[in-house]
Amino acid sequence: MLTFYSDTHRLHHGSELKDGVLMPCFEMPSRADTVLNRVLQQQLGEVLPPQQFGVEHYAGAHSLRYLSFLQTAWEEWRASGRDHHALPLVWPVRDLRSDLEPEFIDGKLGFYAMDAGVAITAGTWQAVKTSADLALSGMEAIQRGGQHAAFALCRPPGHHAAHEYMGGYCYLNNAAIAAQYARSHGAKRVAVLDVDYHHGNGTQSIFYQRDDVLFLSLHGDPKNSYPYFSGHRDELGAGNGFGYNLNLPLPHGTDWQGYGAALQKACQHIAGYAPDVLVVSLGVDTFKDDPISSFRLENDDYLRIGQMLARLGMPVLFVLEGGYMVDDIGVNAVNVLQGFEA
Ligand code: Q9C
Ligand code: ZN
Repeated sequence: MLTFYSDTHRLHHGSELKDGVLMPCFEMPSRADTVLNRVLQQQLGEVLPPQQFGVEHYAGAHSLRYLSFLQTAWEEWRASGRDHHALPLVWPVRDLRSDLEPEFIDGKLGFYAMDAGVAITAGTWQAVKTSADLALSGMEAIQRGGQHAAFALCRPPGHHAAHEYMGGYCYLNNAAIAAQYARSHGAKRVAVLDVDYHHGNGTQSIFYQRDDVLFLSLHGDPKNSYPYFSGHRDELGAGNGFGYNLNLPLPHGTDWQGYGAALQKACQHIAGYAPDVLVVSLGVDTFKDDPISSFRLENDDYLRIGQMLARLGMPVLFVLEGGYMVDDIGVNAVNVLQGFEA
């Protein structure tokens, strides 16, 4: 299987508030290094750099004003006299005005964010742009290069980012951008299966009203897991998209028994939809030792995930999302890919 990777991810490394204290983000550069090392060690296949895509390729998933905000946020923050990285800290909730974009950067940060887990640093735009280009390159290799599968080793991740906001370490929604690219280049139907521990609220939101992109997600129940405000079972899609969104929230402590059954259900649903291509938002924060999650999958369970996806018999683009037990994310992510290829 081809892997798409770039060192550019290193330009992005920020801090987050952990239990009220500013700490280095769990979403850190060593994550991608661990996964790349495992790809090389296991000889998964060639590792290729991304092609460069223009911002217009992100516009199927994001608004133009959000894309310009991301490109200029760091400069605006610097111009206002700060030099540590920027974090959003005020949000237009409920009856506050969300119809007017503020002019000052502190207001814009909150306007375009769902939480404070999205530091903006000097290299953030370059890193997030390259991450999206990796997903686009992977989809291009499948659609024009005739590859049966590809792995986009994305960092930062993307699935919490929606049409007009960032959140949960995510800025551009790499999986959604790749799914939209597939639709614009011949695919009639695309499915996105999100197996990250956290609900893929951004991807769900982007495709919620559409029947040409089916979204399915297995995740920690939002009653007690981030992102808390999205991912319930009754979110079924709207308008033309009604019936094309499937959430399978699972309780704390879910192990392979519960997880495998839910994945089986998702796979049946995907088979019924018969997409031309499947995008897998591959988070491995479902691991038993993940520091911010609470499922109990073991290393070998990731082989089983890959095997079940292979049985669908359709081309798959794997897009890396979360996974924070750095010592194990290489083994776990590559186990899915090797299970798929076995
Ligand atoms: N103690 C992804 O996996 N912080 N994002 C939760 C829980 C946000 C995770 C804190 C977690 C976002 C891509
Ligand atoms: Zn996650």
